[in-house]
Amino acid sequence: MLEIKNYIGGVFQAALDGETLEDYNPATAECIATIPRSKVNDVQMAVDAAHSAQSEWGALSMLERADWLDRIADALEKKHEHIAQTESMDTGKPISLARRVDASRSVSNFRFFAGFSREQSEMTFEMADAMNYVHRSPVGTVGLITPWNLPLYLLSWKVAPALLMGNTIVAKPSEITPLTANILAETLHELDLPSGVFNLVHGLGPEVGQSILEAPGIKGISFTGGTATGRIVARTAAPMFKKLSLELGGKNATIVLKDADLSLAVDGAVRAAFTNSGQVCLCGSRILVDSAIAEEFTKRFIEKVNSISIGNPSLDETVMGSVISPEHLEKVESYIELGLAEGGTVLTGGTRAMTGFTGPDGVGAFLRPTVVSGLSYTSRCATEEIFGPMVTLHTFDSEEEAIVMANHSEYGLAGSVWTKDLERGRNFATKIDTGIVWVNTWLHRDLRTPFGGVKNSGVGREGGKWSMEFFSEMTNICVKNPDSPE
Ligand code: TXE
Repeated sequence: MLEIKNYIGGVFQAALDGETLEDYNPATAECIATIPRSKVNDVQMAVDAAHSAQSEWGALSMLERADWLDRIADALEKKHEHIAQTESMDTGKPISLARRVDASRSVSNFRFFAGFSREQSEMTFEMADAMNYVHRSPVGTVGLITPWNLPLYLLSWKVAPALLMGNTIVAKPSEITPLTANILAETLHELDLPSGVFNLVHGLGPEVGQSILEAPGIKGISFTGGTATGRIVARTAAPMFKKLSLELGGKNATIVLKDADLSLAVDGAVRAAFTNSGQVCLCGSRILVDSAIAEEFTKRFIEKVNSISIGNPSLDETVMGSVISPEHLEKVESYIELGLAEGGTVLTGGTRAMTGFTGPDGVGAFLRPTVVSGLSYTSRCATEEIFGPMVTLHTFDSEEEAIVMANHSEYGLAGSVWTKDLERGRNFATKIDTGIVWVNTWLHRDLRTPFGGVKNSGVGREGGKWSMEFFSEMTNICVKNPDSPE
């Protein structure tokens, strides 16, 4: 049993009041760790430590901090397998996915921002009689709050640019997936990152998370998580004029046009639907297919879904593991029941996967990938974020109808369009109200591009220069040419 501590001012320590929470492996139902149940005093200690470190860290050049990011990437790379094994154990995701996505991307997030920053030059604007220089300085101490679906992937996505731009950090991972954040803290400690630059406080969202939002010494919040919590974040932090970046939920459409390459579209739609058991904000949880090809597509889609191997996440051959918790399993099952109540038909799945892989308290939180057809695109199952291994299948008779269906959502994060005609796909994508659209692919990521959504999927963009801008303040310095007349 791991006893995880907070990491504050370069010291691993329990919560001041000694309270702890338990952390479970959702595939086996085993308790694998305890974490501090931190409160406001722990947060204040972290903020004080960050403030003490701020001036020295902020005084480094961006290039010196970029070198730090490379050192962190190198150190995490040496722990790639340890990160993957730990992430798989903490989330129930297959070890193959934890290796390929979570551990690898956590390393590349640091490597990317180090390299990207070296390609940037100072922004200037020349006038006839003056030159404007845009100077960037740190925001100061920032709060980074992250969810349980891609724990270190999403934490490192924020930590890297925050450090690069000279900020100090108070980070809070999800209380149900704390372990790889701890590996990051251990790694930064081993590298002798100056004490107080990075602080990690564990605990419940409404307690320690809320305290981070309310801490006057925290000048910016970068949050990834559910839309409901995003509202709390905004309501709390906005009146304090903190900088805010909100990456929230999604209900993304996979749109298969009549001329799509069917095998490409089927493979892409299955990946988009069930990667990480559908627990990725970018997942394609609504599949819209031209009625002319719907029968053939559905047949091949169901065959592909039925070939997904569900099982023990620690086995290399496992493609789908458990969902994040028994509670989340029940939430997804409630949507399967709702789908039937709304007149839908379960084409495959809908039941718990008795994988034969059981923990001490019985079968882990395994649910078969589930496809429901026959629902209106306005039904609750087709409009509410389920965030699990359940998708709905719909048909359309025209591109115009497909666009209306795709945009009938409170969310606007991502989507994918499948067609052989690339110009048509690109033009179609401009009509989809989301922050990201893939054409004939899914989750294909260039980290320089803007990442984020509209409507209930959040506010702001992260990635490349957008992250650098979020994690810095600009001062425009206008210098008059001495020899030019006033
Ligand atoms: O998010 P939460 P969770 C969606 C998806 C999922 C839902 C809940 O719908 O079912 O969010 O997932 C902290 N003040 N996505 O539980 O609850 C909390 O402790 C400050 C989409 O992960 O929003 C955790 O660290 N912090 C998302 C973080 O917020 C608070 C990926 C996220 O928790 C808080 C994951 C508070 N009052 C889930 N309450 C995406 N867009 O990728 C909670 N937290």
